[in-house]
Order: sequence, then C-alpha cells, then structure tokens
Amino acid sequence: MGDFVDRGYYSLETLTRLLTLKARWPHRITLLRGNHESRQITQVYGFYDECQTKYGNSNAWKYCCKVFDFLTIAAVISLSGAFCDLVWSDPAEVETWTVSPRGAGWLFGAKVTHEFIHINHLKLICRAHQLVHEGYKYMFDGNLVTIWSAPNYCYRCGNIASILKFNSVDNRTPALFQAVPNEERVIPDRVITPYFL
Ligand SMILES: [Mn+2]
Repeated sequence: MGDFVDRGYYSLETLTRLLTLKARWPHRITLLRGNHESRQITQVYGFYDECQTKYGNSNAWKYCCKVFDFLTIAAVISLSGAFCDLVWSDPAEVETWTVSPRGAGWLFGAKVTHEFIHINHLKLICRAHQLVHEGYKYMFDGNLVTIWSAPNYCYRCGNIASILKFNSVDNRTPALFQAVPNEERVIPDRVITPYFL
C-alpha cells in the first residue's frame, strides 16, 4: 500500500525485494503507489540520498522513480486534486471533512466513509500511511483499517508492525511483527562506493 521507501536504511533493498516478488507472482502481488513514491518526497525523506550513497550517483533513484510512475495511481502527485487526496488523506474523528495538518489531502470522518463504502459496494477500506503503535487499527465500525508495516519506525518509535492476511474478505487476521533488536541491526556505512570499483 505504498510508502515502500523513505522508511530506513534499506529502501532500495525493500523496493527491489517487492519488485522481485511482483515478477515471480504477477497476479498475486499488487504494489500500490503511496505519497512517498514520488520524485519530490524521496528527495526530502532519504531515498534519494540512500541511492546516492550506495552508488555514488542518482541513476538507481531515477530508474526507481520511473517505476513509481507505472504503479497504480500512476500520475504526478501534486498538492491538490484527486490523486493527492487519495495518497495523503487520513481518517479522523470528525463527521465529514476537515483540513489536514499534513498540508495536503484531507481528514475524513465516519459519515463520509460509510457513504463511500455504501455507494461503491465495498466491505472494507484498507490503508496505510499513518503510524499505528499496535500495528493495525480499525475505525468507523470496522469499515476502515490502517495497517502499518514498519516496526520501530525511524528506529526510535518502538511500535509493533503488522500485515493483514486475507483468507476471504470477511476472514482476515493481522500478523504482528517486531523490528530486529537494536543490537542486532546492521547499519550500512556511509562510504560512497567508488565509481570504478
Ligand atoms: Mn504515506
């Protein structure tokens, strides 16, 4: 559900792993675009620097950004409009809509969520995009769930992470997991790989 990058030291490895899974099981893996799968956001939150550090140039980042453009919701992510709203908005305890403190997208409440679910004949809105300390969180009478899959986010939040396993639409179970303990974690060195190595 997007935000594959900008979450730690191994964005490139994480994305590469997801792409190999997609290549191996093209009909079973769906990779959605999040607000971090964009040229602007990755230059601020670390993915650009990571590629630059690992390769000594930005080519890997450029190629990855080209791939981002092909993910579902394949459009330029701007600061307004439908695509922006889809990748930036958050659920909140409001009735309908309010302005988002993120400065992009909206906060949406139970009433409009119920309407959206009803009109589109959905059973569940499953989304990510917001840190949940318990790994997952249901809202709005179970009509929406936030799944957060980055344990110990930013290496300091101490949160559990989860993925949601679906046996059927109505039969689903969250699988919780923790981060690698700090003392076992491998931090890549900051030395840029020489170009002619
Ligand atoms: Mn996000």
